[in-house]
Amino acid sequence: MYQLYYYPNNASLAPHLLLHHMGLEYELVLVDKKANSQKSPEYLKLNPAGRIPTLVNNGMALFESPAICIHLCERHPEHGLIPELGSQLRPLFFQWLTYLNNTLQAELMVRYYPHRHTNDESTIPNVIAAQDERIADALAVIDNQLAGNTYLLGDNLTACDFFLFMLAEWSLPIKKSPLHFVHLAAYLKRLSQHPTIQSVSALEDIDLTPFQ
Ligand SMILES: N[C@@H](CCC(=O)N[C@@H](CS)C(=O)NCC(=O)O)C(=O)O
Repeated sequence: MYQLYYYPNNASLAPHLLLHHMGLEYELVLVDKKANSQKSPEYLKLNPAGRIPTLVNNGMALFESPAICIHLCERHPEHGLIPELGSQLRPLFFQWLTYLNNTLQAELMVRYYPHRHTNDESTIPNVIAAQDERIADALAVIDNQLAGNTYLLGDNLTACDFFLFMLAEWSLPIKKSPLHFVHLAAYLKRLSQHPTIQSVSALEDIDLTPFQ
């Protein structure tokens, strides 16, 4: 039995999609972000970074959303959400997951928490405007990859697609949203009809209508 410490539509969404998609037994434990519970002494024992998500299983606590995704894919390889060891697609899986987490997600964090990235409040609109451009640049790279590909890695759905869906949803409010990109918009429309995305979005109260 897995326990996923989560908050709706946060970085816990990708692991939640995987747990659901693989039909694993799991319990969702809400971390009350509004009450800053991710910084409580009890939660910090599980996740010293004080961030959401954390996955707990067999007494082991694991944090960092992509690490949790990789762990679930490797522990349950029968679902084919990560290319097999030796496959030429496997390094590309790590490339794209890292790009998503380390570039797109990192830029989104600055965009949504601009006050953490300036000591002059009057410059916050400038931080947001600059980030909108950097996010659009990252989305353009992804859009290019999706030209002629059904999924990020080609013909097969992988954990990268669930991770991308999470970040694309977060990117909807930016100036040049994912829906401005032809291939990305078509891909997101398809993904939004996937039963896993439909079920988990309903559970986390995520509105899928913008994608349809
Ligand atoms: N690199 C971490 C980032 C996690 C993260 O930033 N989570 C946000 C929610 S989406 C959070 O916990 N924010 C609360 C805080 O910064 O105090 C991951 O990918 O798991």
